Amino acid sequence: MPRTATSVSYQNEDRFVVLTTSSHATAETAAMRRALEIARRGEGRVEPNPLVGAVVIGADGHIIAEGWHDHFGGPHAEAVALAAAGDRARGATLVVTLEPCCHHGKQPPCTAAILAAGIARVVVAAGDPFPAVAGRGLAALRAAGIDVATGLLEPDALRLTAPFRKLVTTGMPWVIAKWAATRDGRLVAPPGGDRWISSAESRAVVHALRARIDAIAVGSGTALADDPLLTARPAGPRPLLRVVLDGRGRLPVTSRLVRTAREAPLLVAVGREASDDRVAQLAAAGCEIWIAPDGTPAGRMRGLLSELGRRRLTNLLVEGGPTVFATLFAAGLADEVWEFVAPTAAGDSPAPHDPPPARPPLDIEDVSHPGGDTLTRGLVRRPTSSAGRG
Ligand code: AOF
Ligand code: ZN
Repeated sequence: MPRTATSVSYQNEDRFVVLTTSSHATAETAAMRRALEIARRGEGRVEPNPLVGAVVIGADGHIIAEGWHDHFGGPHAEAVALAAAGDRARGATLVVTLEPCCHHGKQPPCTAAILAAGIARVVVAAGDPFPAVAGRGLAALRAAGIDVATGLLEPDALRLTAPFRKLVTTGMPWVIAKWAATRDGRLVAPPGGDRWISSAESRAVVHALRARIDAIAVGSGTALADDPLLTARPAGPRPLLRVVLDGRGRLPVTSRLVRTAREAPLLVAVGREASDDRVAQLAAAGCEIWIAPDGTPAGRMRGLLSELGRRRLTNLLVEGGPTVFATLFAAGLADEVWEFVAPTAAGDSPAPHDPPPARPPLDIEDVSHPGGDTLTRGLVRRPTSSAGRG
């Protein structure tokens, strides 16, 4: 097999294989790893667009330029990398984490920029499910005579863009369930301590997560028990929609959530069983009211997720409590879990102690120890298909 750049192929029908171990393939893999890494820099700013990274490499495999999609409405990764490469892009290889777009959105098509720059070869990790692209970007490049390979580090690229893919394909946001429990399995603060279960470091981790997501939800039980603010501190680059699942409309107007409703948006998801008076009070206090359709808890949850998806909210963090988690997990509506377990025990604390949720089976991605807690992060395992989840 010739060892020229164009002999390297990653796709063989629907199976992805590396057909050569040439140094160019190694360079392309290294460039794709770099592209996946820099793509993350747009996290919290590009949504509902995908995270995308691009690297231009020369014939000898060295990196000429790189770029990433930095913020919603801003230039695409390929355009940034090609602009940085300038004339050096002629005859070079573009390594990109997502199929280049071929449509006019807020930005011109990347396929046109690639052709104009004189790129000879494009290596793509994963296709773009967005209906205006969906294979047409690759087809346009091939039709123009560009050497195109796909599937390099595809699982990593699918994981990188999993929230975008879920929103595009199902109309629902990516759902992250997060809770903190004591060593002896209670969702309760340790006796005599401050009111927190997890360490200050863990709480900082949660605030960093809140700062990059689009919406955060709790049940009314948690809202009543904890009187939380549900803001990111420090705040992220975009407004965070706070959501309370409050079927009966129990949220007091004196709660911190309602008192801050004019500064930070608050959506109260009520059922038809909530009284007109209560709904009117909450609305007058500045809350947005969303009335769930009648149905099972799972059906209502699906309705809420579809409503958030309709607003193009890409990532939803659910912070409790047990009833909400049970509904999410039973209906298979959670995608990712962040479980903090503190080294402390609740013991015989007289405080009310809910049990933590029965954790669904996870594909564990990462275990860390912020401030001595154990944080387990993983993807909720899907019994049917793992397609699109990496
Ligand atoms: C790329 N490279 O870096 C990104 C792409 O409105 P626009 O013009 O920003 O287009 C958004 C769509 O383009 C988005 O839904 C996705 O399909 C694709 N995003 N494509 O070639 C990029 N961010
Ligand atoms: Zn593009």
